[in-house]
Amino acid sequence: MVLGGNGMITVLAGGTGSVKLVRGLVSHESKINVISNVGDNYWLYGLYVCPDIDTMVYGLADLLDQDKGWGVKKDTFNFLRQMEVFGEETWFRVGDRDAATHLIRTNMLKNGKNLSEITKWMCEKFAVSANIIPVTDNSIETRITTDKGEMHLQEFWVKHRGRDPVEGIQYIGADKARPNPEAVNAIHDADMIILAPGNPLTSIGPMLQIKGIRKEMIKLKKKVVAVSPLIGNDAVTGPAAKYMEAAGIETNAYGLAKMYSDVCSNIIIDTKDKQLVKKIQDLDIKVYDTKILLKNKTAEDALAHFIKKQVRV
Ligand code: FO1
Repeated sequence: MVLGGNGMITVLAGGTGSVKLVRGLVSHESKINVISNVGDNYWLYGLYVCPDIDTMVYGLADLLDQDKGWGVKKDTFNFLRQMEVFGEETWFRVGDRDAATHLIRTNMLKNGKNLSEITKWMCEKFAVSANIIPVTDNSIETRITTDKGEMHLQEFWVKHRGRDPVEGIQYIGADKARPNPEAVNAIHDADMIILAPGNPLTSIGPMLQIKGIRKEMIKLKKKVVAVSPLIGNDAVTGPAAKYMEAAGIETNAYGLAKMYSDVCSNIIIDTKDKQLVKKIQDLDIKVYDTKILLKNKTAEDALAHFIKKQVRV
């Protein structure tokens, strides 16, 4: 990874792909900081839901529903069924155990704790060894504009099943958000900073819109390694390609590299995308290729091993 460093890795993360990468890394490396996106956070029935934080916590605690890529495995849905009886909308499928997470988080917020403190407490409760740090304690809301109007990301993706053409993406509050000082330190002190294979526009993008985070990343770009969430022209999971297209970004590893080129000097792409190497190198970005499809624990471990042994920053 780095010669003479202390082996500290900091990952900017959001979504299922990020969890898979971090799961591999924690089994190889003791000091992992995970800076989490908060742009997907959503108020539901007065409860504060933080999908990217929770997916990471559940993933590392071996509680994640692997088939869905979110929520608690084998969860029940009695709470949601009752909300339906009360006439509430139930398109956002919060399970019973998951609801307890949102309920306790909301209560702690009401009692004056901030999201960072609550997340730390949760990591302890779920015995998660990685240090999960919300990128900010302020509110950022990722909103999607379609021909049906402008809406929260969860409404676009879950309620409307992501089917409408995307016209624009906004990160409400990102310009005023104060970066979490612990996140800035975790970037500053890391031997390697990884942009996880999350959605570049809705998982990683909101974090890079925070001035203090972006500034630190630009300063340390030689240590920054992006892991592509795309193979060919498609995202491994989720709507990344759709958002990239809407933003006028080429939907492949080259488009991703170009988008990240001011904050990142290294990229890991899939071996199937080898033909893009030269084009990406012309952006002054070092390219590594390996298998990035993280379909099981063996693949997760292999990527983590590759990062530790092959990537030099
Ligand atoms: N994704 C869905 O596609 N449908 C759901 O009903 C849903 C519920 C849900 C509840 C809690 C949670 O933490 C995540 C949830 N997700 C659901 C995932 C979420 O919408 C997104 O995939 C993430 O925000 C993207 O990172």
